[in-house]
Amino acid sequence: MSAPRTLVVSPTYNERDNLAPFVSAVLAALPQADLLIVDDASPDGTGALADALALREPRLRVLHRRAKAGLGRAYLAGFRLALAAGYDRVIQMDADFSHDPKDLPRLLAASEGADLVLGSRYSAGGVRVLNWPLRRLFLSYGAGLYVRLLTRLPVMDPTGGYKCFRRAVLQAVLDGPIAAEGYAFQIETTYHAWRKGFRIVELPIVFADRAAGVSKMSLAIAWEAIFLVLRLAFRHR
Ligand SMILES: Nc1nc2c(ncn2[C@@H]2O[C@H](COP(=O)(O)OP(=O)(O)O)[C@@H](O)[C@H]2O)c(=O)[nH]1
Ligand SMILES: [Mg+2]
Repeated sequence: MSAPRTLVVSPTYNERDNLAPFVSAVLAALPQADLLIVDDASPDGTGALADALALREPRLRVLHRRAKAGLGRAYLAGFRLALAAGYDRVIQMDADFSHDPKDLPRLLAASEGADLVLGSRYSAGGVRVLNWPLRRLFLSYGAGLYVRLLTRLPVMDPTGGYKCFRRAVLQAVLDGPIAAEGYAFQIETTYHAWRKGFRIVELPIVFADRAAGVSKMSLAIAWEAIFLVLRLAFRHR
């Protein structure tokens, strides 16, 4: 059997200083895969830089969106492109080196035995987050606890953003409505995959704070996640 056609999808908003090393690292880590950058018209010129890199790198594709519309919407556009282009595996990851490109082969290999592989920062064995302020770590861990308690989703790190979808599960998830515009998207996609009976495994990863630039996390994004989880929890009572 031939190797699965794989697309790595990474949304960017003002990731200029991370972009070139990120693209090189991803393409080197998975020599058989392509990379799609989904840029929301970053004011710092990330999109133009991506176009310049793509001129020299045929495995790099760039999707430009008109304005910043949230990580969830950017992923949705990227995932639709991935399915339309016929990829068998779709990996999602942040473009700021919080997700180590060196973990890509492990993530992809694990998708041989699962429909959805989640890179997981938390497990019974401990917490694997480097250089995050303590309040950010509490927020993330607490969010995971909140999701597990309310929805019963049996996942230790439901808010993580380093995942590998097999084509069939991605198709099934995108068939339903996706409400989240922001980071709640991570919870929503995994939740729907689980409800539809797909097999999910968590793979331990080390998450590091971003290499350069600033976080786009905001209060509005956190509120959206809080309400989304409530909606998911009560819809199925
Ligand atoms: N295209 C797009 N990318 C985004 C948006 N918000 C965040 N990102 C990207 O999503 C990834 C995760 O965002 P980040 O700010 O690092 O979140 P944090 O790691 O939770 O602090 C990064 O690659 C960001 O550039 C958005 O509205 N549109
Ligand atoms: Mg980040």
